[in-house]
Amino acid sequence: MFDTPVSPVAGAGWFAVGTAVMGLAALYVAVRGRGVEDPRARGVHVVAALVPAVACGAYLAMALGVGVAEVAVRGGTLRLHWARYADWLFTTPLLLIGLGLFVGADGETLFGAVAADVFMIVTGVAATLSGVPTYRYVWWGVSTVAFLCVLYFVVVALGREARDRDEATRSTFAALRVLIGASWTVYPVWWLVGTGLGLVSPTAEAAGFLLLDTVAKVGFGLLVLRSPALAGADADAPE
Ligand code: RET
Repeated sequence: MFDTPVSPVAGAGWFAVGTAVMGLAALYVAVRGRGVEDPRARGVHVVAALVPAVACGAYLAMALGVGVAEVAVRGGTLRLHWARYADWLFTTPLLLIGLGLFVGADGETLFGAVAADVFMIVTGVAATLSGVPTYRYVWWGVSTVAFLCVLYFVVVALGREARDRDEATRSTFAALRVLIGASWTVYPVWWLVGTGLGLVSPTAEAAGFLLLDTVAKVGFGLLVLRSPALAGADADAPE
C-alpha cells in the first residue's frame, strides 16, 4: 500500500498558500474577537473566525493530497477536490448565517437561504462527478438556479430587513452585499472555465479558487471586524 511514492497533486503549492492564508486569517479574527460579549457581535465574530478555520483544514487536506480523489464514474475517471466542496458545504451556510445574524434576519428566511445553498453545493458535486458532459452542464444549471435563490436572499430579502436597521448596520450590510454578490457570482463561472470546459490548467484553477476564497471569506471577516455596528455593540471589546 505504501510502496509507491506519492506525487504532489496539481496546485499543491497554491493549496499550501491557502492553508497559511486561511490559518492566519482565522487566528487574526479569533484574537480580535477576544472579550466580545454582546451576543450578536460574538456570533458574527465566531462565524468570521470559523469560516477561514474550516478552509484552512480543507486546504491542508488538498495540499497533502488526501483532499483530492480520483473517482471512477461511468465514462472514466474524474478528479474530485472533495475537500473544497466539504469546505463550501460548511462555510457558505456559515457566511449566510453570519450575514443573517449581522442584519438580524428572521429564522425562516435564513433557513430557506441555507437550504438553497446546501442544495447548490451538493448539485455542484453532482456536476463535477458526472461522466457525461451534457449531464455536467445540466447539474451546473440546477446548481446555478439554487445559487440565484441564494442571491435573492442576500440582495432582496436581507436588503428589505436591513432597511429598518441603524445607519452603521446598513452601511456595512451594503458593502457585504456587494462583496458577496460579486465574489460568489464568479465561482460558477470559474468552475465552467476550469472543471467544466478545461480551458485552464488544474493549477490555474486552484489559484483562481484560492483568490476567490480569500476575497469571499477573509473579505467578510475584515468588513464585519471594522464595522462600527459591532464595535458600538460591545464597548469592552479590545481594539
Ligand atoms: C459551483 C459549480 C456548480 C454551479 C455553482 C457553483 C457555485 C459555487 C459557489 C461557491 C461559493 C463558495 C464560497 C466559499 C467561501 O467561503 C459549485 C462552483 C452555482 C457560489 C463563497
